Amino acid sequence: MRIADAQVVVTSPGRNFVTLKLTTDEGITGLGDATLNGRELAVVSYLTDHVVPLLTGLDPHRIEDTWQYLYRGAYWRRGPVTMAAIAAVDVALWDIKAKAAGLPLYQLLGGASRDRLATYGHANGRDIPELLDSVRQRLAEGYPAVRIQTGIPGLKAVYGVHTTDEQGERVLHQQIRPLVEDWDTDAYLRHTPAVFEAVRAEFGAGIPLLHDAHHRLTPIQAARLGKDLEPYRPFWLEDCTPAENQEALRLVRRHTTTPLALGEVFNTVYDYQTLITEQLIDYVRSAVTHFGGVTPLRKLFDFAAQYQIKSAIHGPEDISPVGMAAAVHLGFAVHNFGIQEYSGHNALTEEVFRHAYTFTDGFLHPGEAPGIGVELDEKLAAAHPYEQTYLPVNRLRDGTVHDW
Ligand code: GCO
Ligand code: MG
Repeated sequence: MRIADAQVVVTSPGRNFVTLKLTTDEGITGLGDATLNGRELAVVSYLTDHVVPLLTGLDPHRIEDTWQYLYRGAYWRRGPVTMAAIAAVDVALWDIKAKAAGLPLYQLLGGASRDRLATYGHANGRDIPELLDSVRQRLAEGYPAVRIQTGIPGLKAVYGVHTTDEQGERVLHQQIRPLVEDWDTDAYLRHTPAVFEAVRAEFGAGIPLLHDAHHRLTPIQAARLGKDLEPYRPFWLEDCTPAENQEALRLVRRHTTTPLALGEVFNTVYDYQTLITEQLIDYVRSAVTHFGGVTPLRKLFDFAAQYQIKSAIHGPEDISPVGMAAAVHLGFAVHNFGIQEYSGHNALTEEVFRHAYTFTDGFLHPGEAPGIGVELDEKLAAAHPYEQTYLPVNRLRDGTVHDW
């Protein structure tokens, strides 16, 4: 079998998604997600200009070899654009191999290690009462764990909380210029323990609660927050410091027993070396889509398993159902699965990408369709073309740019 055709499909059924579709000379197709939120077209160019011309004629069964060929062959290693492009090829090849075998992908990864995958959903509110309603809703939907984010008194817009316009309509992240949010670390550090206290008082001690600090704290601020949250026993504190500096987590770890999750902006195992070998985190957060695919993420999970660190694959709405399907199959197969982030996609996206994975009462299952189990409706995709978009940026009260 040989790869006969490779196409890059860009669609925006509510937000942009980039998908690689490979077709073999035997007519088997494979899909891979290459979506890099806010920088989508860079990956499209990387794929169409530099990768697609190399693919035709290759044996699709040689997944490891193709991965190494694209990674080492580029000479310029790592980086989100490169690794998203390689991820799309890798997942499309796994899709083809599993379809050729007539098996769902998880079977090729060692088979099921569990019956279903526990997820966490996002709850948010501009203030605490609104957050409590949102938590109630997630619990009613069956989510076994909930991430809690709120607005901060005095700040008009912060990460994780839907922004609404004067008519009360949700303002989406899609903007022709980045939306400017504002930030005040002191206000955040004062407010967040009170948020946990309110949620625990309302819903009790039993519900796993997560929180995302979105890279905004210094190590000592993160240590303080971790310590202040300890009485409320968070399931994890996510991305407490900017991810580039692995050593920062030594300081955080020294001061708190709050479990730490990190890595959604990482794209190779090297970003994790210190974090894993020194046991500075508890969950690895990388997405299949941004980490070079199933092949390297599986290796990362096996490495992390030696240190009792678990998986928590990044699963925001900007990972397409193709990337989500790959995540569900991988999570189903590895022993050290931790939890899967899952918010689902809008109805139109679910039509563009029909998928075999199911979400029932807060738990995911990959389904039994051969491959990753996703079908792309290319006509519908074409009817919703790319839209220029940016993620927001953050500024402090004095106007200084801060980590978003
Ligand atoms: C998460 C993430 C996302 C990112 C988004 C950027 O924990 O799910 O922090 O919300 O901000 O994926 O594109
Ligand atoms: Mg996050």
